[in-house]
Amino acid sequence: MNTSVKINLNEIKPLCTSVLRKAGYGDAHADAITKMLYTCQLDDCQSHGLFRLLMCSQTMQVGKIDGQVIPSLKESDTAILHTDAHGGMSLLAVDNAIPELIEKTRKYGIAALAINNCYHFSALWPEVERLSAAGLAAMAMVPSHSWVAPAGGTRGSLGTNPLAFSWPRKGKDPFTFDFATSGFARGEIELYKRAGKRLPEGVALDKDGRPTTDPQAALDGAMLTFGGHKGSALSIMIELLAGPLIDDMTSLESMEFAASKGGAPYHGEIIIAFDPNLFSPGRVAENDARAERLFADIVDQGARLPSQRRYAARARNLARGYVEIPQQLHQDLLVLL
Ligand code: NDP
Ligand code: PYC
Repeated sequence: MNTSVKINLNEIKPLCTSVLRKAGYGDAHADAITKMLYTCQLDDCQSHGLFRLLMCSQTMQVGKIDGQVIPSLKESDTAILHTDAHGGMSLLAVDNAIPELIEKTRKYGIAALAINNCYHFSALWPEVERLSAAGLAAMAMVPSHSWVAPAGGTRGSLGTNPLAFSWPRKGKDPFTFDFATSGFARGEIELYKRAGKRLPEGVALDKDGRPTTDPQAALDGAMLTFGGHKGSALSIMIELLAGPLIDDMTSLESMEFAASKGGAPYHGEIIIAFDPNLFSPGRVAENDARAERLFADIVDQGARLPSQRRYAARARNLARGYVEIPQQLHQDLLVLL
């Protein structure tokens, strides 16, 4: 039975914080993770909302993550910032570094933040939207674990490697997309399994390299990239930019590091921000109008912009004062308490 339960908006944060503290996260990490989970759940991002409390808790049980450590942002006189998460969850490191990234981007026109040595479980859109809220365009990328076969291959070499992008729009929600470069995020396959549903064709191979629609066989086998060789190439780019470029692990290395113990993957993340004021000096208003013309042309023909479902979900959940999650997930979270 896929019944759901209602959670009042004012109950979400206390639930998250209690589960995280009980798992062993200190206040600073628990607060940063809670903020991310609330933001995602409010927008009905089911695979990376409250569901991810299970992964956060399991990551602590594996015993390697540091739930107390304070990240350190290194001094830099260039447009490249490095923050070291020192084996903690990524989110506190990002929170602490974003103001400096905004300042650097306004100074140089383009700046990048490398987050190193972090555990990572989360959606990327809230991070790029913090930059677009400051009037910047931004993209973010992370590897994960080598669950995904390259186009033409049969075994995992690549991560699910999400790519997020956000573009600021005056007086409107930003243009944002955020997707795994695998056909399905792994979290989505896990949700299909929990709901007893078959996957669509073309998402995964079983452990013998044959196409499968069985979620468990997909989790045991290899996931596929979206868009064949094109998604595969994008995924390799993300491995390179969010791995070797920033002196951190690829998904293959992260998978080895995890030694089949489970939990959130350990690796790095890259966030790149662009300041329209320096890229098109004096002509930002005209260029914004040109971007708006493009968005209008897309919407006018009945197509939707990415994130429109999210913005609609947010408005609905805020108006009714609650979100809905599967009853089984709610029970599993209560067990963690
Ligand atoms: P989805 O496939 O659900 O959505 C991808 C994007 O496409 C969203 O921006 C979505 O907007 C948009 N979109 C969906 N359908 C349409 C449509 N018909 N027309 C226009 N736009 C559309 O995302 P994934 O399942 O691939 O990823 C989900 C989350 O998982 C992401 O937030 C990602 O960051 C996270 N993730 C994290 C990983 C990690 O290692 N930390 C690894 C992999 C994924 P909308 O939301 O409005 O539907
Ligand atoms: O859904 O693919 C995923 C994922 C990996 C790590 C966190 N989420």
